[in-house]
Amino acid sequence: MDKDEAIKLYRLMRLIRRFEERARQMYTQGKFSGYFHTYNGQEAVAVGFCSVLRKGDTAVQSYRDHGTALALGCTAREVMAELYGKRTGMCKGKGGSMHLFSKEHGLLGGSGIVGGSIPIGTGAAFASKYRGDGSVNLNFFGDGAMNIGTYHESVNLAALWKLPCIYIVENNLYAMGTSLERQMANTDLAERAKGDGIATEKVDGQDVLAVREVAERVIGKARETGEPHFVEALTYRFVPHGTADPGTYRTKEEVAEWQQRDPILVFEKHLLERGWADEELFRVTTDEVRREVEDSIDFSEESPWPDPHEVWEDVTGPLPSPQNLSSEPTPAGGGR
Ligand SMILES: Cc1ncc(C[n+]2csc(CCOP(=O)(O)OP(=O)(O)O)c2C)c(N)n1
Ligand SMILES: [Mg+2]
Repeated sequence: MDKDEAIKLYRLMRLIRRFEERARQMYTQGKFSGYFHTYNGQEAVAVGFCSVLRKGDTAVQSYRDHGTALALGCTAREVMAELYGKRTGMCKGKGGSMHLFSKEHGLLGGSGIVGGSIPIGTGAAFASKYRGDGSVNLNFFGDGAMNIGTYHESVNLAALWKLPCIYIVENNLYAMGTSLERQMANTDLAERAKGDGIATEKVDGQDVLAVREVAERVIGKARETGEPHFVEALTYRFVPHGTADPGTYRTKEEVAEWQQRDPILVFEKHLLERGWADEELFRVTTDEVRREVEDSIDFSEESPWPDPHEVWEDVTGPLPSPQNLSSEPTPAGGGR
């Protein structure tokens, strides 16, 4: 990776952090509703992996999906407007925080169902193999999702059928308030995955350069051999699970210790050491992303609501009569 690319990744990580901080504030001010989870602390994982993708590749993520959408190239405006449930959102306001989707950027969806996106990404990898075009799927999910049946079914088939899927568990040590030790007997996630006959790796998810190095290697291999890989990225969320989480299951000391390894600070240190950036560049970048996020908020507030009749567009299945629809649209979201 050269200097320009490194600075691009730095800017993206700063953008995600700022976006999440401001989106959280907007949510708590009641600007939009539904359930809401942010990616603060985990930025290096999505940014490191998505930076290696090319046109035709795909990705899936859980409900913690805003960072992935931005890392894939979706704009702050279209993501923020989607959180607001507005017509200008990337899913025309019908997806909300947990169900971001972009055909253009290969995002095949966030999912409110833990483990729900894993078979979808596996299916996309099956399509890649069928077409034989060398494309891959990045399949992001949390440690808690490794205890869900769909994870096991998907990885087993990907290993058996040799599907170009990169399974990335973002091990942030907790599934809501449940620590790894309280949810699984074997807490070595890469070791667990080996049992399904898939190649595995572990990476420091707080270090974007380490993530990028592993991503280049495993994605390159998957394109070449068509085979799946499993990567355990050790990371930490700096914020509560969602907005209804009092955070009593972890100590302030633990959070503070992880904040010492803030992926943005870790990357700044690398950039300074390599002579690729200075404090001035950090300041200018922070200002730029601040403006970009404010612009996305203004844009979302000014954007129109979807027309109630649009609810029947872009969906399949038998359509009830639109006559009885209320003219007051409800903001996107819902569920946990
Ligand atoms: C099938 C299912 N079961 C339970 C829930 C409730 N739930 C929402 S998030 C979550 C924890 C998942 O943790 P993890 O996979 O580690 O992801 P993280 O939130 O840490 O990113 C649970 C149990 C759900 N949404 N779907
Ligand atoms: Mg987790």
